Amino acid sequence: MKCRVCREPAVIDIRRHNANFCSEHFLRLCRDQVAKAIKDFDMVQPGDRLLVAVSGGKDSLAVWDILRELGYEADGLYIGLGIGGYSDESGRMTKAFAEQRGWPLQVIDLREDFDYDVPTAAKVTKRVPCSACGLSKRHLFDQAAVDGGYDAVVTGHNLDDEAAVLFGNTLRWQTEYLARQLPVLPARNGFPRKVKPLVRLGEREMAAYCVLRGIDYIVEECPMAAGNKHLGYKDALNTIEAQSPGSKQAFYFGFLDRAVARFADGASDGSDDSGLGTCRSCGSPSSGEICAFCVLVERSAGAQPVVLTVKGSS
Ligand code: Q46
Ligand code: ZN
Ligand code: ZN
Repeated sequence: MKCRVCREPAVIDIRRHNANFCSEHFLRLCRDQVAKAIKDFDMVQPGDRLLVAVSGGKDSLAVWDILRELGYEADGLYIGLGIGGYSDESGRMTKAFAEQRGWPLQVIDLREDFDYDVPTAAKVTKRVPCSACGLSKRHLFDQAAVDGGYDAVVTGHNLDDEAAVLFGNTLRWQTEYLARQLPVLPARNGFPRKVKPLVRLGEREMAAYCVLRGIDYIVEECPMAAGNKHLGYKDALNTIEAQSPGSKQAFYFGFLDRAVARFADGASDGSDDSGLGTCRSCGSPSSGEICAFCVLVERSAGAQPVVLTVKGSS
């Protein structure tokens, strides 16, 4: 197995590109793919300040590393979700990563700063954990970006993630979600721009990137994700990909090229928030007097904490 570029021994094969790469040329490929995604989708302008949502997993640490390698001004924000041992470990890894490099990392801890955690909020508000978690993360990342004067929030969603979300949305023809499934969402009505520069790279490539760059990341998955639909969609797509390499890329980028505009033009895309006011409690854009995040905090703060009994809770 030889590198496509230099013919030296290869360390990874990428079946959808029908090519093998040595370490140096694989790392370059990852940077090139991020640069291409940024350019193709006009994600970032020169001089933009970026806030990277870091979780301690391979994707978010890798995207932070790649953006810095490409010369962007990118700082990190980590949110301690209070999901037992999983959160302890991911927080430790994220802080170590930032410290070793001397990169600015802002840390918010739900328990310390807002007196709740994801498992407790889920129980109290009768939401599934990922819903309470997603609402908290979206709000806090948006607010930190606006308060810190950042131009965009960066997340580490990769091709496998986006193809799986698209698969789920397509299965149920959730047109309002399909309309918004672009790797860049412009700033609007007080919300910052959101960008996903890893959409041209897969999960396996991100793991390889971290190993080759010596990035220590949390391998364990969030224990709350076990059994969720998203993982099932990923498995299904992996089965298809194994038989027909390139299917995920064709599915996702074919959608962006040929279909997404139809959903945006036609049906309401669910993003009409032009009539938004501001939350009386936190000042964020909100359709109600109090935003959904503040309602969640109000109901969860101070409630008897839920003790996790699942793996990762120790
Ligand atoms: S961290 Fe939060 Fe994820 Fe865990 S509770 Fe669900 S949303 S699975 S990316
Ligand atoms: Zn090479
Ligand atoms: Zn609020």
